[in-house]
Amino acid sequence: MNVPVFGPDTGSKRTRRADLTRSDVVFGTAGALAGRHAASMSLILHYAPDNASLILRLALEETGLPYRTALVDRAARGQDNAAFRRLNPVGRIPALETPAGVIFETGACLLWITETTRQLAPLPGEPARTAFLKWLFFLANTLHAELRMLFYPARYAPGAEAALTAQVQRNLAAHLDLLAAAVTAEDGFGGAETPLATDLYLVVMLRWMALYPQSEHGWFDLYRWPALCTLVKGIDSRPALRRCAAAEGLGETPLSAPHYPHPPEGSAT
Ligand SMILES: N[C@@H](CCC(=O)N[C@@H](CS)C(=O)NCC(=O)O)C(=O)O
Repeated sequence: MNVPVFGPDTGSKRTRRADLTRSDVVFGTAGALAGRHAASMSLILHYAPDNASLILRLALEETGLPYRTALVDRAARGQDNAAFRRLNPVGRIPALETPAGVIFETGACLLWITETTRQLAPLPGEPARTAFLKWLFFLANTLHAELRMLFYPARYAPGAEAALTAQVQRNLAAHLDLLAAAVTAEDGFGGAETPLATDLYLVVMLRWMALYPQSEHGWFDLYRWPALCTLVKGIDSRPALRRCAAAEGLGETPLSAPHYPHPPEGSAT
């Protein structure tokens, strides 16, 4: 089982068998679909530790869909490699290879996983579907997009990074007020016992807010939002999250008391 590792652009995919023993594993049996279609399902998650691919890894682990991983070597800007850009022309992590083709954009990949497994989301036609969709798109289009401005301010406001950062921090705090209310009301969120894809997306972004960028995370105090605290503590103890933490070196409490990762391969930035 050879899986490409995208590193410096050599013009061709290279393979490193040594990586396979660590991360390229077929996981899980929990999914409703696992028994029927798992053998024919060939998914490859192109990932870097503690990147947006972690959200998909968590969803895949929760559903039991079998998958392999392929490291994108961020230290060598593997996301800019021509071979990776053939999968995701935007040059951002993640990309998910599926039997139906390659998907990029975390929200799109999550929707595909929920549709394929009929897990982690209310089904089309169910009353709770609308709330799920609106918050899923809010997470992808607003929270995640604005969080990127904190991570890469020079790309969004060159010369005005400090002002952008201050404004985005205020925006994010206001978004978290809304999200805490939605989590409390289980409006589009399922909670730690029966999480939806929205819960998984949100908790990983909360982890990042506590850690990144390393120079600018002091604004964030999870304890300001007790409902979000409860959610991350609950998801921290889920077996799927424990498996993700082991695979990406995220430590014992990746969500409720996060530390910088010590991944067995690759790097977060
Ligand atoms: N909108 C994209 C954002 C993904 C994203 O921001 N990925 C980051 C890693 S967490 C990335 O690739 N950063 C490298 C870069 O932007 O150059 C998605 O939802 O998948």
